Amino acid sequence: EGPVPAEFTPWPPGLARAYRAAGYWRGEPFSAWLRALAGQFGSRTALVGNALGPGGQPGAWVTRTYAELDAAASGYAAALAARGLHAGDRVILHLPNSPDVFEVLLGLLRLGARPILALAAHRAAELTAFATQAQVRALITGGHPDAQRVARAVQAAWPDTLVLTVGDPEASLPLLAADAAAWTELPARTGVASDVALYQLSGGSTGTPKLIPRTHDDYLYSIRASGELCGLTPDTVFLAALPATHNFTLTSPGAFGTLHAGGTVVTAPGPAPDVCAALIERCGVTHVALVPSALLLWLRAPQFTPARPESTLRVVQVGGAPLAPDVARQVPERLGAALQQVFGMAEGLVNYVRSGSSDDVTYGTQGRPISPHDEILIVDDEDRPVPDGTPGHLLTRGPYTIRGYFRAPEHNARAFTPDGYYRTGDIVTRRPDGHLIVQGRHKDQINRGGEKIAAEEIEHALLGHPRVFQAALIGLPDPWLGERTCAVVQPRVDPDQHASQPLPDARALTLDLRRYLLERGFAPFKLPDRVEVLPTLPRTPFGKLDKPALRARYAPTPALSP
Ligand code: J2J
Repeated sequence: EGPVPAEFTPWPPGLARAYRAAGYWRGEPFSAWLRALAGQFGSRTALVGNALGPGGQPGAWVTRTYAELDAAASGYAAALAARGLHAGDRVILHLPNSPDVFEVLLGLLRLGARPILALAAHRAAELTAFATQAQVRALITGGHPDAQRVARAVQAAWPDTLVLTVGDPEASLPLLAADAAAWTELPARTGVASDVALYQLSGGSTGTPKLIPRTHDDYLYSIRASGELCGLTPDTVFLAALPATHNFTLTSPGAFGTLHAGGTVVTAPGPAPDVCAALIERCGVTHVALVPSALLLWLRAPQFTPARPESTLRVVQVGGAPLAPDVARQVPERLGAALQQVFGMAEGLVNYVRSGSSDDVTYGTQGRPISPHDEILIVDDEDRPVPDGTPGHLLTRGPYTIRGYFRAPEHNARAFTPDGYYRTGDIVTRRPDGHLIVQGRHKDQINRGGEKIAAEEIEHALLGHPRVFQAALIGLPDPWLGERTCAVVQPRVDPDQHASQPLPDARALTLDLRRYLLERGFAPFKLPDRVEVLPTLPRTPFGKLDKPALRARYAPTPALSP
């Protein structure tokens, strides 16, 4: 066994100095940030929504001031310390949208423990991969029976996992915020700003999901700068409708950007238009972040269309997946709010269309980077820069883009250039004014309504099924989701019989494979929407699966539109 691979790849010292000198990195950890916000906005409302209740059901409707949020974070830090957790411990956070998510997250950050920000949709397969890879000390989850089952499965695979349950005093190990006075903050207990604060999750393209180490310094810079360029103020009321800990919802500028401005974060259980319309009216929501597939539902919902002149909604941010310009243009009239396109990634780089941009920029581009220090390269297959307007691979580095994934040296060698640029896997063009337009994708990933699926992860899992000899997961165009998944399977032939054996029925195999993946503990959004069977899968001259040929074979023609 060699040395343990690096948990975190630092920026080169010269650049780190430059980022500090420019005021991007301030040496302030999240705990101090929250304390300062409580000092500045103490009695204003920070959080509103249904708390997490017993059994994982929605609990009481709660309102938390900044002072109360600060106290809750201390109370959770004390409770976590009392359970034996320390600064530096890695902990999976697996909670449905609720004010509790932010209280517990800020409690973990106050303790200096390092949360892994799982999605509520994740199941045992994903959480077990995080737990073993990161050797976690604990998993924080809700009381829903499914979540509890998932937690037991993670614990069985990684016995060091302490399962702590939020919102359910009857759980075997409930996590209840202690009295804030039980917490005494010492720098040694909360960590240093240049250290890792938390782990975001990569959309990924490989068999095992990758963890993204974000430091206090770099993450807080992206949050502050996002909030400022989006013009958030204490009057901002942000609706967290997408998964609360996703990088977009949390930081672009999202819930944390709203807190930084002294605004109010309202939590919704999900982006369903009826529930969100009621919350917008009840709480005076001004901003919301949506993926294009959710936007399509909003644009057709009777609750929103025609737009009500008295609505408080002012800005609808859309990102996470390609947005068609003709859909984009419908936002102002149908929703009575401005559209802001956001093109970001959990690894770092975030692009925004600035307010007041021309119509062709607003509806036809995905914006430009946050920072003057974001470096953008658009290159051909040999890493040579291409001219503006020519599609190429997007590479980037800067003050909040990671230099390496957690303990993944081989993958890092491919995912980053020797100069430290992150290979985003996106194909973009750049306009002479610097705005980027996403043209496509080079990575072997499927973007199913903003939810990212690494093809290899599912292909590997399918190989374990007795009827599967080879499998290819491809994305096919879908009018609502953008893409849906199709698993093309070369069946295993029983060696005792001859090749004339009939191919299995694709419809029966669909149910079978979906059930198989569900039992193996994969998030439901990763189950193939469709299964096709071929006697042999097409290969390129190099022997790689020929996915373009498979997509051409199964893609519907002509393209449908919703
Ligand atoms: C096309 N593709 C997009 C867009 C992301 C803000 C917003 C989104 C994310 C996110 C995020 C896109 N048009 N507007 O973290 O802070 C695709 C690209 C990109 C990948 C990143 C944020 N916006 N994408 O979606 O880590 O392929 O982050 O590389 O989940 O989503 O996915 P993720």
